[in-house]
Amino acid sequence: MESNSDTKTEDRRRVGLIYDERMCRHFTPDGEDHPENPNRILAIWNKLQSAGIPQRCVVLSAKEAEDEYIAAVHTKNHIDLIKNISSKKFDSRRERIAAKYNSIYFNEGSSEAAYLAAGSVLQVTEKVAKGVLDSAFAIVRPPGHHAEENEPMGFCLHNNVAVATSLLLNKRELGINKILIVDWDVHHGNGTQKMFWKDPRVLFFSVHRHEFGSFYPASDDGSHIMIGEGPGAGFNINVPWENGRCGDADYLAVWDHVLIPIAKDFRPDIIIISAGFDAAVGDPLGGCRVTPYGYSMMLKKLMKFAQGKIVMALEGGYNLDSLANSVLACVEVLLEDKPIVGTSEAYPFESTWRVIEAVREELSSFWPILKDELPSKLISKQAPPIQISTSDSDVEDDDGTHIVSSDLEKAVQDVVQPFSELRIGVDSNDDVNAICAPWRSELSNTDVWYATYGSNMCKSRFLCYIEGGQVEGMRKPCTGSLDKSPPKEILWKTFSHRLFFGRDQTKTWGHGGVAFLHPESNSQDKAYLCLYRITLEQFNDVLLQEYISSLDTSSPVFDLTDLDSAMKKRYISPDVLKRGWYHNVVYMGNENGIPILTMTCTLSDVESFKSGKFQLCAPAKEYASALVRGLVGAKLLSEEEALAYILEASTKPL
Ligand code: X5A
Ligand code: ZN
Repeated sequence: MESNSDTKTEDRRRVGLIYDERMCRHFTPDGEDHPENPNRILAIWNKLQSAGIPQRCVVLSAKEAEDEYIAAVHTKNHIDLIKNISSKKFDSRRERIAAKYNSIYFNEGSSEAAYLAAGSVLQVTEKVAKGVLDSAFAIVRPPGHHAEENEPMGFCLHNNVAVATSLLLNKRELGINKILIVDWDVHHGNGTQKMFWKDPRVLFFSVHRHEFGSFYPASDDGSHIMIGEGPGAGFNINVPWENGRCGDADYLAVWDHVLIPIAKDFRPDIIIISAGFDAAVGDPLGGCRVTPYGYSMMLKKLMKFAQGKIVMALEGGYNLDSLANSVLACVEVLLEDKPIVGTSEAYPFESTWRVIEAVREELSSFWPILKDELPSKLISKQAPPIQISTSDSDVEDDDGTHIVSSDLEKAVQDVVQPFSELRIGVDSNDDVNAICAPWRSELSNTDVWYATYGSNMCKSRFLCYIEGGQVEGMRKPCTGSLDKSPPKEILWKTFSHRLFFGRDQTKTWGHGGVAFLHPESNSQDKAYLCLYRITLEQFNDVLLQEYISSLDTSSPVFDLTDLDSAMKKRYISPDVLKRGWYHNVVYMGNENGIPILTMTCTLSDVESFKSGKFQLCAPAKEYASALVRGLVGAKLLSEEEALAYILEASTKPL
């Protein structure tokens, strides 16, 4: 086996980079300052150069797009306009024509720049689709996502991303059937949305400031109820912010609870990112606070899909430093040879959770994974409302509120507080799951005994929650825990607690009661429990599968703080379990210094059994025989003894 540095280079990801100075020749004709100016891509290119990035990438030279590709999304009129607008014969009319459009300027360099921008995105997209490149970043301007079929707007001339998307759809030999467009520019991608409105092959996702239709481009098109039409229904997803100041926590919450679950289901063949960086902290137009670290994480989470085939096309982004730093962070993620470092310990806004819930609701009939309700423990993690004050030195925040400059800085810091989901400093080799849910690594270092007295006494049944699978008496297959290593030890132990059977019926077992353990001990009682030594991380995955039926593992159900208070107070009832019967996690002491935990009903439920409000109820035959199998199999009891044990638990009053 040979292994030298040459073969290493071969293994590296091939990341395409495209930049062309000719795209700097598009600027305002009157010399007016404009946020969308040549310095944007210059700043990016300079930043990448000083970080030594181009040497590590495949640098391509830009070519103008051919009209046939542009014609797939733009009208003949539009093509003629953009093609000719920079020519001499328009010199006298150019500015008057631009004035007819919304937020558009033209000069002598506009036409060429627009053709190069579209051509650049086209070129890298085709190369990524073919696998010649793993991924690519097109540093282009003018941007594209506001440009509609027959109308330039919002600094956009050609809709670069839409042109490239159409190429993929039309060149069938590329084998691309499903395309995910992620538009994270702070503005709604109205142009792109319209172009694939009825097309189920293109899943268009846009997260943007909307403010109920008042933020640019100020229309209802960016509303979350705009989900596409006909065969494309469900394939257009808008996440409309209700306010500015959204940051990493807000964006990552949308990733974890909207975009990523849908992407898992959609399974794109390629992802194109309409990569505007005007939601970046310090952007003069966006008023949001995404950090380079936030952008890296958003990108990293997407790289798990489509074998990492990702094309990034620059859209907005008007703070030169934030812009350049954010692009650099993204290219480093594409190159995958440097750990993502940084933290962003903030909570999402209350409005963010509301928007996420509304979007999930709107789309849940198309993407069943969204039907699960978000755990209340999760959405209770919220940023404190921002302090707003009025004084002479106020600066106008662009959402109309007045915030003192120093308050603004303080507000940024105020929302920075411990947030376990976002406490990240992992290296890029780690599984994205670990990155998405940093609680896992923390809880994987603590062992607990999961004490069972019901059907989980059958090892094969319990193992389904760890290893995945389905045994008799399970309604559906289990996914298993993320960490599938088997219990480190299994042991049986008797406890002076009362076993009893209650409830008339359950979904799993049909008519008949299920086992509960009295949370308090009593020296006259004796119950047989099977203890599995697993990690606290696995314990959470078991709870999620067994009692919550949720796949949402972005936050733990039962963390170290919960363990601590269970050990102090004997039992605790985690919020997310509140609706179920088994909502009481009981600390049963320890075995070799490792805490023993079991799940049962609460003391007040026991009171209801005592008062006669709830009735004891013998288990169904199938369920009883599962319990007998467990007890006899462990050689604890004979079959008769096991049956007598169950009979007493079913009939003897509490
Ligand atoms: C691409 C982009 C913003 C247009 C704002 C017009 N356009 N006020 O970010
Ligand atoms: Zn924008």
